[in-house]
Amino acid sequence: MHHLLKIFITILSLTLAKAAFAETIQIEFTEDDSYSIEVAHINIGDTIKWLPKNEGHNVEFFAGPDMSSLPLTSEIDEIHSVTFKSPGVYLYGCTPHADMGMLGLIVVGNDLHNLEAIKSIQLSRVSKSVLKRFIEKARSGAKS
Ligand SMILES: [Cu+2]
Repeated sequence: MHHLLKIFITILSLTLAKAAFAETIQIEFTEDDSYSIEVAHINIGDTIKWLPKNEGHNVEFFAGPDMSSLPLTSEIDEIHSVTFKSPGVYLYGCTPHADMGMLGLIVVGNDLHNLEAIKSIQLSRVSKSVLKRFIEKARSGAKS
């Protein structure tokens, strides 16, 4: 077999294998104004799907590894899906309830390089203490 063809087939099968292993993680809006997974540890290429199990919530991104292209904000009570391709930490919250601490953290590819930038995001006092707890969780790698 030609060398180049061999390399091409190897790359192709690696790509397909990676795609096959990409996961979709579901996060629900809970009845006590929070997300069912507070700190999600996912792999690059995984998708998070937020399910409006309770009314009046959405998903708005406040920070990520690339501040110039954060994922889109969802409508209230809508299913929302985001596929994460850049490693790093993402902070999001519910537009009407973020100040009350309805936040979520996503760690993509076990990469905490932008954690300091996440910490400097302007938040209410309540949210700040929630974020502090999440960051400790993220650091310890706890999967919850
Ligand atoms: Cu909410």
